[in-house]
Amino acid sequence: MTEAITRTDIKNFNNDGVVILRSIFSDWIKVLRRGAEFHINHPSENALIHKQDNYQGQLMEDFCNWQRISEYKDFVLNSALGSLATDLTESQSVQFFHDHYLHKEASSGVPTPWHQDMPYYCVDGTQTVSFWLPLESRKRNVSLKCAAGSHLLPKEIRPTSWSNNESFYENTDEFMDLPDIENGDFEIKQWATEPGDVVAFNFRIIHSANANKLSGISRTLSFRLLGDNVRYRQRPGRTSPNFPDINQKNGERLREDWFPTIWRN
Ligand SMILES: O=C(O)CCC(=O)C(=O)O
Repeated sequence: MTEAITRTDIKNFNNDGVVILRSIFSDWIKVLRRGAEFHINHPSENALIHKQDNYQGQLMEDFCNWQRISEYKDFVLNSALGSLATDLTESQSVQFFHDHYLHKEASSGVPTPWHQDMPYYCVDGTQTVSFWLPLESRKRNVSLKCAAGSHLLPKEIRPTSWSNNESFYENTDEFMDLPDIENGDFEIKQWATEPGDVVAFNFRIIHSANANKLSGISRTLSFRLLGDNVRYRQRPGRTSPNFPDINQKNGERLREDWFPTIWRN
């Protein structure tokens, strides 16, 4: 086990579906900021822009850039990301799934709605982890919000398109509606963070974030990893991110040439 992770972290991650790890990537912040600066000037064709009336700033999000942005690639392959993910998911090894960049300009007014990531993905399994890594100091009220224990709900939450709230897939019987997260049934985990801190959460945790209405920029990278029992799952439509040429069958381990094993114990 990496020294940076304790048995209590693993227990909390299993029970709550989320845990904060302090100062764990401090040495990588300069590198990742350099990557993010390149990224905002060279977004990929997957990039999406969200804008809210009455706010001057916008939110740009983009996916799957780690192979073309050398700073991200360096981080994925050479940081403690893989070993931490292996420990937290209690796996023998982990595959890298994808990266997600969220660039919220000052006064952008676009919140991230409550949602679960898993239903948007072409995978299934319990040993999953995302590392949410803010590049600036974040006050608690503009930090990630996670509904503790929501990763253990019996069904996945029906995914919707963030732009128009329509159902993401045509056949949605297998999903449940989003519960009322703020009615007191769930403990909301939310922490003020400094650059280098990371919030690690299961793909099935229900989470959200308030809009950045502040005068400063807010940049976050999320890195997603797959543990031992994660397998390909065919969804009833396009996923997000989408891998149209993946050419895999239900139950297969994800292809190594696209999703390499980055750590093995
Ligand atoms: O930072 C945010 O606004 C949301 C991040 C998020 O949804 C994620 O990393 O899965």
